[in-house]
Amino acid sequence: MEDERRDTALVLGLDSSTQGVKALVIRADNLQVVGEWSVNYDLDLPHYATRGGVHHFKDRVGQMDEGEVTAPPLMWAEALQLLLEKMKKADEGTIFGRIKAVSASGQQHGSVYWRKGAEASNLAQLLNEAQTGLPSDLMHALKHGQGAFSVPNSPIWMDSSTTPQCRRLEEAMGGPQRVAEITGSRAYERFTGNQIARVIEKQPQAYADTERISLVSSFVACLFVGRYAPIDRSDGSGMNLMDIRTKDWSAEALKIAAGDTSAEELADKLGNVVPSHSVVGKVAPFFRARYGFPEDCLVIASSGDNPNSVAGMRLGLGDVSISLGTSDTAFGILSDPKPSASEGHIFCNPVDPDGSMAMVCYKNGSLTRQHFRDLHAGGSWDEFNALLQTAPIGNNGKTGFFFKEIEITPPGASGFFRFDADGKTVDSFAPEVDVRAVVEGQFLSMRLHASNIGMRQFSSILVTGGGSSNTNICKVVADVFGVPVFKAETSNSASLGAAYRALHGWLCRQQQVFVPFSEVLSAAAPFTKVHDPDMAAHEVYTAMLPRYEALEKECLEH
Ligand code: XUL
Repeated sequence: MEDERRDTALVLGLDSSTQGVKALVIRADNLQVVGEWSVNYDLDLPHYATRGGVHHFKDRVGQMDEGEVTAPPLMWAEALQLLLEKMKKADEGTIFGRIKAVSASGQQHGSVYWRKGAEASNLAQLLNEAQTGLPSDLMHALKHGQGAFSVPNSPIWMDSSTTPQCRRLEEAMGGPQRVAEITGSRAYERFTGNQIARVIEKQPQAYADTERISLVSSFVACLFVGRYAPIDRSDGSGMNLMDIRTKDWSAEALKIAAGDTSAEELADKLGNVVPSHSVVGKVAPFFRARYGFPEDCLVIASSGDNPNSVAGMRLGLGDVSISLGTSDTAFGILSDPKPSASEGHIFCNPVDPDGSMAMVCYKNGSLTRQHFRDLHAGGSWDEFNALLQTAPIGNNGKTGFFFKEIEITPPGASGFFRFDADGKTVDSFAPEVDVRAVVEGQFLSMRLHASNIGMRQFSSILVTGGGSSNTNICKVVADVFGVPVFKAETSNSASLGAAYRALHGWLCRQQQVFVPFSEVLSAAAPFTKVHDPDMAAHEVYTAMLPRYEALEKECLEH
């Protein structure tokens, strides 16, 4: 933490994520982090009785439908207030008054349903300094009258209850590939448009009582400005409702999602979609009075956690990053994205109004690596690494596919498959062969599927997430992709990205022109290189790819 000058401007990035909310403050002049704070829903707000920040159908049999996963937006608001209180305690009058801009990141795909009149009777309380006096806290404002929400529990990205709505969208639009070409992704259960379509069908009265629908990200912006704030294009791309080419709602997708209701009405409830660097307002008087935000503090459009991570990892055109977490994710910034029904998502770029980002997600990331660590290495990463090094590069042609959980990429793959050098299935491998097969397989898959949606030519890879501290795994990444691997210092890339974007939006407004994001980042410290590729090993992997692809198809046929 670096804040020796108490007169420099600051910006605030928030991250309203699945398990909690985080804040990160950086200096506008040199991008150094001044402070980070967090609140965990399960631990800090136990009265909502969440597990991992959510209400899961498996924990509430008889109360929730199969596949439903929700969280109360009231909890997100209460957590935000608690977070700001924590910051205030630590602040000692030195931080809030210098914050020039705020932006937020939100878990992608979740939706918030504002009741008719919520803007005038609930959000407006955060503005009404003169008339009614400001509310004692955010909760008071949101609970006022009939309460701000027509649907008290918001469906979130873990919800998988919308398969009928997904199939309807794909059938009505002419198949999954066409849905992908228009909206950036085939129909996915967690995508917001399919969730909204289900609310329309299952809770018609609540939908009729809804004035506005926000994403989790734009919900946070609504609180900060004290009125409805628009959805940004980047998070809007994760809804199966926006046309990623026109960067506006797709009339066709809206009509299908609206079902028997009016598509125009749905468009009204969604509001306009805006470029991610847009100023959506000034911080409401409630936050100024209670925490000391300055009067000219701007609120920049919020966005999803994945787009914000792309900003936080400072990815430019042609850059690729890999996050090795519970799930593994590859991100890239592309000039020629290739939306695909078989893999990945194309979103609008959060820092370049004309650009795109691509993302490939895997469910079988670190949990699968850990499974083999526990099975063959007694739970020790050192032992796992030793086994990894024992087997040769390319594993003498032995290849494994380990879908412990039903996979997102390739969609629906499930089970364990091991093939010997002749392509015959076998029941088991020696421990070192298993370990090499799991690590090599994960990155061969990433190379294959990332390339299918356009991530083809890049000069380096930035790794983040828990798995990135394992240099043996980073070496396999470098060799499979044939480029040097660098590592980011922070694991909070979403809140850091929100802070960078707050700064970006603030500078664009100050200079009255679009400032390239690279200029905003010019003071950022360079990333650390962790591995150069071994090009001989890279050739082995390149030769393995066609066979890997054919074997993957075989696994999907089972
Ligand atoms: C992305 C996705 C998750 C959430 C997690 O499509 O569903 O990464 O964004 O917050």
